[in-house]
Amino acid sequence: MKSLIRSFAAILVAALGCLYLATYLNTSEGYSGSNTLTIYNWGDYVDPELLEKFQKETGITVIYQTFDSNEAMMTKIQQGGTTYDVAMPSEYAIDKMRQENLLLPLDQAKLPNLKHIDERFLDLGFDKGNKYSVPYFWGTVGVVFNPELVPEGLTFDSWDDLWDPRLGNSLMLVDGAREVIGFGLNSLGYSLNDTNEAHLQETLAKLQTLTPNVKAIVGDEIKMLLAGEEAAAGVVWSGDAAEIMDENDKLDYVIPKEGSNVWFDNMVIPRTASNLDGAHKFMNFMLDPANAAQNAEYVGYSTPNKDAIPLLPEEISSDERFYPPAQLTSRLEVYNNLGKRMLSHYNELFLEFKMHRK
Ligand code: N2P
Repeated sequence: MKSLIRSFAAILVAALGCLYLATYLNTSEGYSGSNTLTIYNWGDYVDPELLEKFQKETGITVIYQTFDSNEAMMTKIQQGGTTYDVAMPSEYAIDKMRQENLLLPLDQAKLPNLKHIDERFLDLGFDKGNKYSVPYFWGTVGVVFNPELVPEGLTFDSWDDLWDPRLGNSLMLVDGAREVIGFGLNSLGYSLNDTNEAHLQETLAKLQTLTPNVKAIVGDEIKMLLAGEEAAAGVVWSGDAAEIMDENDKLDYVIPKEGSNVWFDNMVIPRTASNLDGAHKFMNFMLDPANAAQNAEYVGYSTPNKDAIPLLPEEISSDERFYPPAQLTSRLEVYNNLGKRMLSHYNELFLEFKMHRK
């Protein structure tokens, strides 16, 4: 009996040991610790020199990973596994993540540089009081085009210009479900937050008639391809247009008259974070006007930092195509969080459009 008790005790100790180890390993998987910070950002969306500067200033080692859509980013964060400390979702994704309890509240006392952000970008509907997010970049969706390569008379003042039969195999589209379904809806006079099934099916059918004009649906390479004159025009995010036009000044950027999207990408702390202090330090560092200006100049996107604007070259800050005044953006729509099911439906429609291209 004694030996039985002894072996039972030994088994119990071993089992508890395993359990402890498993728990320990589990929590330590992807652990950032106080001396590393894991950042999850869109591709081509930070000046790498700033990451180095942050490391030097704080002694914190940065682990940097990228994503190419809000949907991919949310899935990864939901799965857990990697302890991302800072991420840069767009507004509708922030709203969704907040509702799904995937974000940690910010300690604004640790973000004194928030005072440099233009009020126009604070306290917005997706995050009242900026409890969970602080502005990083913002912009619009529009058409970048090469007047030398597009047929006479096409100005893309209307989304319908994309459907011009003379543009066969000449368009590139950003690889984004909300963007493509969004301009499809706008071209029909609907809101880019429309959830009416008949309108969505009408939009898919109309987008399918665009297929002969679409040369490619691409991610960050779209900049290189359009600047290299591989296509006549593209539907892109404004900051990508700015980068393209910096490379090739023949191109121009317009927002079609039927309407389009104005978006906001903010920094958040995902619930998986383990270096909260480092995350706040990084956010505050990026909110510093000199750093924000350097970042904006490097990536080409528009900064919401009002004290960074005077530090930018005049030709950037005075360009209303990329720093449109509030009265222009107020006629554009912000993506709403349409809820899990409708967002998946938008993705399915986009996939359907992509799959049935030749
Ligand atoms: C940068 C992508 C910007 C995303 N490559 C716009 N929300």
